[in-house]
Amino acid sequence: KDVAPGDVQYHAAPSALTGVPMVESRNPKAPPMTQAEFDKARQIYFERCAGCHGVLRKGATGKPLTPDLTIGKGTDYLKVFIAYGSPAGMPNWQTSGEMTEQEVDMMARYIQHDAPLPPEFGLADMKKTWKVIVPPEQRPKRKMNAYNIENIFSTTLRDTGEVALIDGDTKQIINIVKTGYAVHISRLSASGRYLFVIGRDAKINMIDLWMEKPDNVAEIRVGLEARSVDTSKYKGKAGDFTDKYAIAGSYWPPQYTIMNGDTLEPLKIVSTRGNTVDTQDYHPEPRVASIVASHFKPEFVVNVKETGKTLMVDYSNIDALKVTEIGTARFLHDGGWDSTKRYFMVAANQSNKIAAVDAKEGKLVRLIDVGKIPHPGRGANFVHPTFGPVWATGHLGDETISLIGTDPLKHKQHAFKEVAKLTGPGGGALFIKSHPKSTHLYSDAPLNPDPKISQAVVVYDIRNLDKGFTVLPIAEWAGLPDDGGAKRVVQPEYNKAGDEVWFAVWSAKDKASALVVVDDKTLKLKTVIKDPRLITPTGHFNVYNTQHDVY
Ligand code: DHE
Repeated sequence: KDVAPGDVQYHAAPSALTGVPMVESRNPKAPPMTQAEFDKARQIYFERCAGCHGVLRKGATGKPLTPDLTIGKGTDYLKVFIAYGSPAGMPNWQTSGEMTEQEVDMMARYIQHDAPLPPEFGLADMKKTWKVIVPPEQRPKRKMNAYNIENIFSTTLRDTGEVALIDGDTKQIINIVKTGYAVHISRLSASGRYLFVIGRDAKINMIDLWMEKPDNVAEIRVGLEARSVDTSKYKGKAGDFTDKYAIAGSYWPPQYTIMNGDTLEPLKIVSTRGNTVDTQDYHPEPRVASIVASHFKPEFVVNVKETGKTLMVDYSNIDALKVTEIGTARFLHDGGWDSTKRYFMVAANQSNKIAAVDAKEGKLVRLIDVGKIPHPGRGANFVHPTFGPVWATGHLGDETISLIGTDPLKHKQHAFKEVAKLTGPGGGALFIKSHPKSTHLYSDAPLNPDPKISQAVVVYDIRNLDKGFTVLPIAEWAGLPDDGGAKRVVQPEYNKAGDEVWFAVWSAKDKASALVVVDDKTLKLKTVIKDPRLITPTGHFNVYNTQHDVY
């Protein structure tokens, strides 16, 4: 199956497991390697290959690379693959200049040995990393600052291991908060008071927005590599669980952890190892991808990538945890709620499908075929003039935007079907966004190989989608020096009022980056936020919109 170049780039980020000590064993049938070669090859594997082929090399986006398969192929055959790549998406590591001939030879021998095994990470390990910096009783009893908290933005500063808290009204930086390595996402507690941030190294930081200067009040590591965090949101007949629990999913070990929502004390760890949805083979490494909190029930929606299962984790009694396992499709990644927050729309990205899960009934509604490698972020909801309420996703692997009907009551014939495809500027799209108060739909394409496309965004008028898109040259508007930085424009995010949209202009660590704010009515530049501390900004999360799942 073809894989887009943007997808390879997307998955080839260094794993947080790169420097972690592992249990090693040599396969006697594999060609010999010195310890120095093995160490170097292991490092390269975790920097370049683990994202697609998995920690245990059981395969995900990339093919399985276990000795039972690789030894039979032999070093010479494997070298050709690594050096020249394949049309199925394997990068050409040698001809692109990223690996030397010696390194390719070393990697070809390395993958014939058994995969080194990283350690597990249980309660005792977590507790060793757990710090309550400000205990709940010493925290403010009321908001101690004058910020309009609901319009604060938490911006990931990827390569410095920080988030910038930015006042959405004044555009001033409130604080730069130290977090884990390469923060992935920020989420809010149900009350909107606490901000939770997770790094790729599975470190969670809990920030109290009521403090005079919002800062960390607790932290913990829940594993060695992770991407998702959320908090309990349910309040109703079954109890009030607002701000009670936090949950984080990890890639390694493959598990999720439920924590106390006040202190991050780890309470319950559940492994996701198990059988795949289709062939029902055992998979030792099913990574936890997106997690959201249900508004209908005291449940977390936990999406497990390699087994293709959506778990509805009922947290009403965590000592007698009830998990409804919904089979969806393999390689679940990111997703978001429809506008009623009843249906969770999650991308099974390498299956080119969106799974619509009914959080009220606890079942799969439908698997919907869309374009190549859907990548919605949390997606975008708006009311289509013909099809009624729709949820939209862009794609990493093609230039289309798929619109899926989400209203089974008044627009039954369109519900949970791909009702239209918009044409975007090119592949490599990561995030799409709209807002209930806006008439616009924005899409980025930061992984498109053409800088003209990766440095701009497109915007559609949702009242007149046939008109096509308007291009906004966001990176150009940032007015950054011509320092050779990639200036990829990534992730549209609205302010609370829904009348302005923020974008990150993302360059390398040693190059200038910025945030660009656009007036949503006029589509004109409103402000550029520049500051030497804004290093490698990627995602940004508005407090109100994230708290209430507005997108
Ligand atoms: Fe992400 C969301 C995983 C690369 C920026 N990313 C997610 C989610 C997952 C995920 C599972 C959903 C979390 C949730 O909703 O609970 N991302 C991964 C990867 O495995 C991957 C491919 C490779 C990697 O090694 O991390 C990857 N992601 C990236 C990037 O390269 C991005 C662009 C920059 C970065 O910071 O690393 C990136 N991912 C984001 C952002 C979100 C995200 C901004 C949140 C989107 C949202 O609107 O909710």
